[in-house]
Amino acid sequence: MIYQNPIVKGFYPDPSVCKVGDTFYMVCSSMQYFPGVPLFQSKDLINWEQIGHCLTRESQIALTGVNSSGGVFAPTIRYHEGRFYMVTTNDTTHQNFYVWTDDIMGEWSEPNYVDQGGIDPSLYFEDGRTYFMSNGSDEDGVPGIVQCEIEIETGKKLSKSKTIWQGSGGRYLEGPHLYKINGSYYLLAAEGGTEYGHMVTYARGNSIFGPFTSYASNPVLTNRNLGGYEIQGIGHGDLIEDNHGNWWIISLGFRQIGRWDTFHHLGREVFLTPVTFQKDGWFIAGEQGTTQRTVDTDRISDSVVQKKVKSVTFADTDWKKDWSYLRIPTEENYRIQKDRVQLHGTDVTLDQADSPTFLGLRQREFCAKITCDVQTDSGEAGITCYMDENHHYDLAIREKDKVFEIIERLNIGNIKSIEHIVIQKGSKIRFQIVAENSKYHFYCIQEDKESPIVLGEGLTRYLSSEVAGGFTGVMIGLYASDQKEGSFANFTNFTCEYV
Ligand code: 6LW
Repeated sequence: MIYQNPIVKGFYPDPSVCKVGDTFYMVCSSMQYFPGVPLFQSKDLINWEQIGHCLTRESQIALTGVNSSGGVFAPTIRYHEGRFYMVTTNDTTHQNFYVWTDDIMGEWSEPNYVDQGGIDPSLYFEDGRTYFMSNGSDEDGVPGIVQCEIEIETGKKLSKSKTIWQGSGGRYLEGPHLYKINGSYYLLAAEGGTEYGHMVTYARGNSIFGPFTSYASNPVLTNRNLGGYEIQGIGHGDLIEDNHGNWWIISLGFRQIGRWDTFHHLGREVFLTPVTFQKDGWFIAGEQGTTQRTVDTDRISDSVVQKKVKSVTFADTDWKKDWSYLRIPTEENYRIQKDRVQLHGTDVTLDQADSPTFLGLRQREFCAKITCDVQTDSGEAGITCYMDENHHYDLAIREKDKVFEIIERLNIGNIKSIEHIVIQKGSKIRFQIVAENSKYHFYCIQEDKESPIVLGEGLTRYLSSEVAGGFTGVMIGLYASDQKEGSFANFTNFTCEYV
């Protein structure tokens, strides 16, 4: 079959994958968004269906007060003796922890914390023992991939933390995963930083504890030399064997806009690259060590059809899977019904690294048409293209001193531009965003009026990781702020269509 990368589009970074029976399971990082760690399943490695999140309770993840792009960093998912484990870092509190479940469709446990520093933890099980790896420095101050044995029931350390590999020389050695394949131990890692220099590297050894010998042709996978190619930032991967004995790397990467002066605003996404073991036991990946957009492979049956990203409407959405809050929400400010959302806005605004009343959906394709009817009798309510508290484009109804107006507000760092149109109190306004590669076009239609009003446009570049920084991607958010007590804004007829 021929498949297209990315296999999962939109802000779903740092993928990790495991297989149980004939089903693959995948988790991604989620930073300041709640619920944390989206969880997917797939039968064919190409089509992934989100089945939930691992961190659904505040007791599992402290997100209050975390900075944007703080919070939940790269997770690892593993399955051992009937139980799934998901291990990750809260980068803001500097805690590594794992949760577990015996029912992948159900809730996950309370966290067990592991007293080893660094980020990107991973687990490896063998002979009744559990090994915990992260990047950082060991107890002797040696930097690299650090390993200790833990008691899996509690997370308690059973051995000293010791550095087992220092990478191939690239900066930001992270994302370690250990595997035993055909009698050898393989240690996979990311280097180069999660930007244009990102890469997957590995080493091999005869023992869990090393020594590990670096693959002579590291990096085994990177797009860092493919200048101008749409797919960049390939790195931070996990190895997986399919049902037919073929190996793959599932990694993150991003789709850049432009050829020279490039940027990306949809965040880091999930890519699939074939891996081939050679006779000498070392493996190679992709097309000459690169991940291609289009992959023609006979490893996956022609009967597998890659599905397009689904459009979302209020009538056809799963509120618990498709939508996210910023940090821990105050639940009574959200009334989610079948065909509408009602939001009560507090004095926390989108400009604060806090928890404004906000419900967001990942923008998953460059080209999209987003429409929503909004009505409010106080304060501000609208829709936003949101990268972080300093970079977002808002379309809203705003009431100030009993004057109601439609606003288009562009927030780029500390530069703000606002357009206003005065309207009748209580009017229902249809907002529309037409997203293209490099621009968002903003429109509104007033109730009882036919023709749309052009509100303006915003460049996607200014919401990109290159401008805003950080590790997230653009979300399409519904929000409210500054409302009178007891007042709720109405959001109806929402559609996010990918065209
Ligand atoms: C993650 C690190 C990385 O923990 O980005 O791409 C960090 N690599 O491994 C944040 O997602």
